[in-house]
Amino acid sequence: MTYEYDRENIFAKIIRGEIPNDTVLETEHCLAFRDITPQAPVHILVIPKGNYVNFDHFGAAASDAEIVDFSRTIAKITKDVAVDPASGGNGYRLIANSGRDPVQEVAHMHVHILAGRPLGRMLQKT
Ligand code: DGP
Repeated sequence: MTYEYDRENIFAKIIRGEIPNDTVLETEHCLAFRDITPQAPVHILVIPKGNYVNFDHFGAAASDAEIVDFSRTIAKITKDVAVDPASGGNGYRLIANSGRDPVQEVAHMHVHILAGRPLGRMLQKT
């Protein structure tokens, strides 16, 4: 299985500092920043700094340290923005669009954290 990673994708440029971003948290292996077109009061993107196309690429090829850091980063952000249910928050949704059917626009692995309003059921019927 091969993954073609485009080093000129917009998130690669953000990681290299060529495009500004509204950073929420940076760790050794991850960057989290606010989505440019927010769909909810809280809309944060979490990306690994490594060159991974999507979630299945990341899960298969990333190191244990990268994967742990990614999960811990999401958990920390949900606490920092006070949406985690354990702290009395109203909860959040994670979305990882990967490939065509879910319409992945940016071919660099990312997870959306959405929160701050009722988000409805998981999918709309079409
Ligand atoms: P997806 O469909 O899962 O690939 O979503 C990509 C998201 O990336 C989309 O919600 C808009 C966001 N986005 C695209 N370009 C930029 C950018 O230059 N800066 C930021 N902060 N977000 C961006």
